[in-house]
Amino acid sequence: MTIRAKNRALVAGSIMAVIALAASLLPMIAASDPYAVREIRIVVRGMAFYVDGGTEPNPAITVRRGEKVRVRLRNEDPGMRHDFAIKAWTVATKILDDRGEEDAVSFRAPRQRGSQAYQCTPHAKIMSGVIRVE
Ligand SMILES: [Cu+2]
Repeated sequence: MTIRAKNRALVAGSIMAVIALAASLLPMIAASDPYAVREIRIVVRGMAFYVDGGTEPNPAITVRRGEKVRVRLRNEDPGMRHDFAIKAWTVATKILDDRGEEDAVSFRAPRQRGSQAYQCTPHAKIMSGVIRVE
């Protein structure tokens, strides 16, 4: 290998290392993006909330302080009216009148730690859980 070829190989190797480093940092950069919105998908079935893909009814939901959040609600209960509301934060989706309907509500989590109730307005007594700010 000539010196020139060795230098070229060295430069190419350095460029690859920088690209690999940047790629490995991307998820961290994305996670700390103050403009990023975290979407939480929630479905309602059998008179309970589920985080999409989850099996726990009315689960505790955790958000970060000051985090921008969008809750997307889907109604899977035929003929039942549901919404998702956090009264203390004046956050609510519209009421979904039937199966297959969706709505989303966006908000910014408070800057203080704490927890509040979330609920379905028409069925607040049985469809209720806790949203935590950490
Ligand atoms: Cu309901």
